[in-house]
Amino acid sequence: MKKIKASEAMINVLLDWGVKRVYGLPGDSIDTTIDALHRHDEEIDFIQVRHEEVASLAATSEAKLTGTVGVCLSIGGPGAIHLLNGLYDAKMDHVPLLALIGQVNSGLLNSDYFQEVNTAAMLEDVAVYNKEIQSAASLPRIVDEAIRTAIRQKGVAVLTIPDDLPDEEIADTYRALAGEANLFSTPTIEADKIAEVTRLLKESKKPIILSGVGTKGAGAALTTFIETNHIPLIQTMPSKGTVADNHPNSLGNVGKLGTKPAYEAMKEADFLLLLGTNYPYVDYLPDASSCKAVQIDIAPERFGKRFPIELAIEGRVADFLALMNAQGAIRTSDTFLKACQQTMSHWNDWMQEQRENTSGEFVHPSYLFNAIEKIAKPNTVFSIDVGTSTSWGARFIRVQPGQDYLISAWLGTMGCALPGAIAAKINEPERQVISVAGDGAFAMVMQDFVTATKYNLPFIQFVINNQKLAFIEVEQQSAGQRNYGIDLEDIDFAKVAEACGGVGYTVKSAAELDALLPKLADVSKPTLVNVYVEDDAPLPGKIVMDEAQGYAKFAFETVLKDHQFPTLPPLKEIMRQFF
Ligand SMILES: Cc1ncc(C[n+]2csc(CCOP(=O)(O)OP(=O)(O)O)c2C)c(N)n1
Ligand SMILES: [Mg+2]
Repeated sequence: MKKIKASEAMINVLLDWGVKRVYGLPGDSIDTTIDALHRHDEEIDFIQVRHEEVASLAATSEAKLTGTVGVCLSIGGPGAIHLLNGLYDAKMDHVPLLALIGQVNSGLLNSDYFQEVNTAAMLEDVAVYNKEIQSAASLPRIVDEAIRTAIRQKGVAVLTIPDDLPDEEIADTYRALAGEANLFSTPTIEADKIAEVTRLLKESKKPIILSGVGTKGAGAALTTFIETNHIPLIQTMPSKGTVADNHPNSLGNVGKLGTKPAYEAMKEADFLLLLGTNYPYVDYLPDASSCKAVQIDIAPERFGKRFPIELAIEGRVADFLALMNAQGAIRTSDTFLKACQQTMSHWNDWMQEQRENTSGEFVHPSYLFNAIEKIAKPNTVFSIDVGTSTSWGARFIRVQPGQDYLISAWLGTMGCALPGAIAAKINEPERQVISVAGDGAFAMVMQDFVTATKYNLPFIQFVINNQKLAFIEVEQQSAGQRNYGIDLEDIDFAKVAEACGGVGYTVKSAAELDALLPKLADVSKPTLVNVYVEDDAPLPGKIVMDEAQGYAKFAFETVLKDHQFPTLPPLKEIMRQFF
């Protein structure tokens, strides 16, 4: 019988599943796997990073962007501990990820050996599949099972691999199940469920849709559905751009970072359609006593988690929308939509003023984000970090269906943008990639700017330089606390980029930014733009009660005055004309 190394058998399984690359950093306990990757370097790329956290964050970003399983690798002990952040990002944003983690040789297990950490125990909470390999012969089967489980459960599969096992010879008999028909089938939506949701929708006067990542890939069908039935749409941040953010029915995002019209429309709605979303901020959802809700999700455990549900439909949003659209127009009234559109036009006027804001010495963040939107192409991948960039991006980048918008939505980890940009440019080199991070967030991973130069990844990295943790400044103020621990030393990020072999620019005014923009149209090297921004915080679209009380403690009035929070006519008032 033909024999091969267990590591070869493992790589064959990865290849069967279409794995194109593995992100990681070599060392002690993962060396035999690295050696096998070396032998297959024509078929699988090994992307070497400078910190394992960047490997796992890049792998999770790859999974978010491409829908395929991301793979990362590290030594056991300290390497695995560094991976943890990206693994949690994959868990919490529900994308498939495989982590191959080294371990001391099998004969040394449980001997408190150098770097011996019980990774299986450590990673128990993050993983949907978590096995320590016990025999070389089982390696290919377990890798196959791990990938299937990660895809099926949209989560993290972890394999801890004692480093002697991949080098052992085993029989070459295992065949992976990749490509098997019906491996990941989804339930068929029953006709009576469609009839029931149709009845509820027809009855409703003020329907609204909240759609999430479950809608990705069904943007065209959702566009048809909202247009045919005159329904205002709110998209969660991670699904931004599934339907164009500036579609006439779109009210933007809802929540702290959302728009006032979206908040008000939610509060008025009498029918809520939740499409593939697990949106957590219940304060921003409608009044449950006067609003009926229907939820469509592939994960039944999510039903009714946030809102009392009249009707739960297990299945894919795409299938649901196809069945709904097959009926043509279900409702004809556009009264509620018109009222929402009027509030949105006031909001957009106010936003336009912000986009043109050149007051102050430095670049106003809203002016910067408007410029970022301007240089974006129809195929841009945005990779946005956690901090005020999250808020400005949510408001000012109107994502289009041909674009992608990568964020760390549920873990909200700082340092996600650069790894996201690396993954995006490696996966889809023909697309423009724009990464945006605060000075705090970028500094957490900036050593890996050299990874971008090493692999010749020409993307644009904006650093929003305000020498502080501005998001936390606002957070402390809204909780009524005095600011503490938030000042940051200034770093010359342009020099950092140059030191890594990339291109670095420093911009200190709107005029300097305007002058630089043409150079950013097509960059041929990793390019960093260190932008000194005005000290201004994006205010919540609608301040909910507990925050308002916090702000009050921190001189609510001044905050509002300083930021000229707009007195836009409320939806209620506008609706009086229509109803
Ligand atoms: C790893 C991690 N640590 C801490 C936080 C909490 N946090 C959220 S935003 C933020 C400040 C971000 O600062 P910066 O990157 O400079 O962006 P800014 O808000 O100043 O624009 C912090 C500390 C986090 N989300 N992730
Ligand atoms: Mg900052």
